Amino acid sequence: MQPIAARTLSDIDWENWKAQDPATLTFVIKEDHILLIRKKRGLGAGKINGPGGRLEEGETTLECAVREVQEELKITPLNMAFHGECLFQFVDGYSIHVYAFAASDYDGIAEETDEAIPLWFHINDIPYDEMWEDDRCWLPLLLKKKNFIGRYLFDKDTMLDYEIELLT
Ligand code: 6U4
Repeated sequence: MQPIAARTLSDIDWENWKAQDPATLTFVIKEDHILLIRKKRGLGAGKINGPGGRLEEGETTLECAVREVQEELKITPLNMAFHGECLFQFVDGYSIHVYAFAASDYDGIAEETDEAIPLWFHINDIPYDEMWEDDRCWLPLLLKKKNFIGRYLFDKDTMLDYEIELLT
């Protein structure tokens, strides 16, 4: 992985950009509450986020999204809807392309696993201060059932630049 000299989004050739890893995030939103996790390991360990992770060989983004929620919280998300894409470039050279889903219901009882602690929040009380910096830019769009594509440049945990396009 080669560090890149970018300091703004315009320093990146987005036409030919391809992330190192495709990944997913899923937000179960039910009765004005959202199910988040305290992530115990992996990229963003310690932060609050939606459950999710990297695609495995041969699976679709939807299959990955469901599997990651099952693995991390021991529940199955239901009524999955795709809402958008987040293209993350880190200046250390790492890049990840995240497909974001919302689910309006789930089967089972969420429990703590090796990977995550389940946490429910009212949708008006989302703990953005404990989340990745970009989440406050696009999670409100997902909550409004909008579709979007966003590009983000990070130096470790610090967001250097971003832009979001709303899709119709
Ligand atoms: P391993 O350890 O490979 O099994 P895996 O669960 O596949 O881990 P993980 O969880 O380490 O992957 O990292 C990918 C997750 O991190 C994805 O769900 C997306 C999330 N993620 C990465 N950068 C993010 C960012 N800037 N904002 C955000 N989520 C981010 O909201």
